[in-house]
Amino acid sequence: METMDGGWTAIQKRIDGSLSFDRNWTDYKNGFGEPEQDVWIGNDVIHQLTKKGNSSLYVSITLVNGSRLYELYDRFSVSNETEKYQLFLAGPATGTLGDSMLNPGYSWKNLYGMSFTTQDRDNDRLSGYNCAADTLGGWWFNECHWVFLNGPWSPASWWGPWYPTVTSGLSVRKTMMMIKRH
Ligand SMILES: [Ca+2]
Repeated sequence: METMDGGWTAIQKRIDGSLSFDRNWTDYKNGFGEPEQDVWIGNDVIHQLTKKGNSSLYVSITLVNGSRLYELYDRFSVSNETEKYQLFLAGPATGTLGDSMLNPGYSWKNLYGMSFTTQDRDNDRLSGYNCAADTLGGWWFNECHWVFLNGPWSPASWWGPWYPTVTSGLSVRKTMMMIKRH
């Protein structure tokens, strides 16, 4: 990994948008893509990597203008499939993206404690509506999101990769999520 003092594992990476992230529950469970290209490592693997001890989450977004923004969360873990891969995060959060996952300003956008939702498995907090089916990618949706890194690369339809710092997929060249035990 290219960042900080090593020891990081990439759980999500998108380097050119060639791989669709509009996938079903089984794909997100088992993972898809290639390690050195676009990849989702898999929710089961993320759970295994984070279930013991404390892990940090590092998110990086490279913009089309070449600048790279990041945010580091001190604690990150994902529960198991039975628990719908529920997301747990804690600060302090530091970086240039700003904290849009924990304290986006509205509780209905906070991603803490959210379950994973895919096009075929609706675990979000909007009844009668599947956030993943509408936004075209799996994620830990609330009602629905201010942070969403698995959106459609077709830029016009990818709203809010990291609102309000990165409001549109039009601005995004690369994304990465990495974790590390500490
Ligand atoms: Ca729903």
